[in-house]
Amino acid sequence: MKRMVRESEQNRLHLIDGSPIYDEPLLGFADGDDPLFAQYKAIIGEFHMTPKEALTKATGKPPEKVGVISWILPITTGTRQTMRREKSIPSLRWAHARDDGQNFREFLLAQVLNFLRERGVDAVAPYASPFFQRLVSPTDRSSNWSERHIAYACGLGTFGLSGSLITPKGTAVRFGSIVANLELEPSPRPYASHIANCPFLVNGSCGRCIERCPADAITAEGLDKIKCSEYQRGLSTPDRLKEYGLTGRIGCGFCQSRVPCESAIPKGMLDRSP
Ligand code: B12
Ligand code: SF4
Ligand code: SF4
Repeated sequence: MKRMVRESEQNRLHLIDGSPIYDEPLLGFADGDDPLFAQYKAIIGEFHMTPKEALTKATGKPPEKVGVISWILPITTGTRQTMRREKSIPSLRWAHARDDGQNFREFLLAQVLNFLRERGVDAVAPYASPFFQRLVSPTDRSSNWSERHIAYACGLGTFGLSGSLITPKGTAVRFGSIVANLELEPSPRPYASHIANCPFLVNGSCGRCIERCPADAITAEGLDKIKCSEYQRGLSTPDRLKEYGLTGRIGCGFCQSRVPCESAIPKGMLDRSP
């Protein structure tokens, strides 16, 4: 995967300058039978699949072994720098990184799945499978395979006030995961709790994402998913899509930019100047 991210022509901002969309990925692993996955049914909802359920759905038979592979794709410094200068409308480069990034992530997933299947290993990417479901209600947004919770289980980070997962590469990252009929050595979870990397949730300091969000969707209580979702919907006007040369949607993500958790786990507060 590291080689593909480094060398693939698909990992490029095609309509900008051909530079990479993502930096080298960081990977984590978990035992699919880890009791945490069953606990997610209480934490997220009964609808959230365990890795074993996902692989069984995909193959039609219960697997002998279940391993989970989760990864983070960090957005490059060049793209993050352009976003830091913006206040309410994402930079052109950031918007393209989402669009091209989505295509590359699908390509990467397909390559890894092929690699495993060619070697006789049953594998599924639940997020890209026909049984993936988004759950949309008037007050909530969720899904039956939450990449952030999977990454948390694989030792890749903890939740922040903004709702983003704060990883060793920060929050300006995108996630992916695969469940396979493999016995994998689980990665350590180097944190005391599911909120350990966020200074606000630990001791009330920071809170930079509250100011940074142009939609006022983040408060001391956390993320208002509906406000966030509505703001994002408003970004993709036909005129802006035309101006940006995009056919997909423009994502937001100001809460992952110019904040102490942008590209690392915060050690202390960063410069607060505007
Ligand atoms: C639905 C969705 C949304 C919804 C809701 C987000 C949400 N917080 O759930 C909306 C539309 C608001 C949204 C917005 C965005 N999204 Co979005 N979205 C998703 C999607 C499709 C599903 C998320 C999901 O299933 N959530 C499940 C719920 C239950 O999670 P939750 O409410 O955060 O969970 C809380 C509790 O569980 C709690 N908790 C309580 N007790 C315990 C105990 C334990 C042990 C644990 C572990 C947790 C826990 O912790 C959490 C935080 O409070 C995922 C893709 C995927 N399949 O995962 C992308 C995803 C989460 N989005 C992503 C991104 C990038 C964005 C945006 C920047 C927009 C964009 N794409 O440009 C914004 C950022 C908003 C934000 N500040 O988080 C990334 C995450 C990046 C990151 N660093 O975290 C994902 C993973 C896509 C990807 N493949 O990379 N998104
Ligand atoms: S900006 Fe600060 S308060 Fe917000 S999620 Fe990041 S570390 Fe936590
Ligand atoms: S994605 Fe945008 S609207 Fe949503 S919480 Fe982050 S900054 Fe606010």
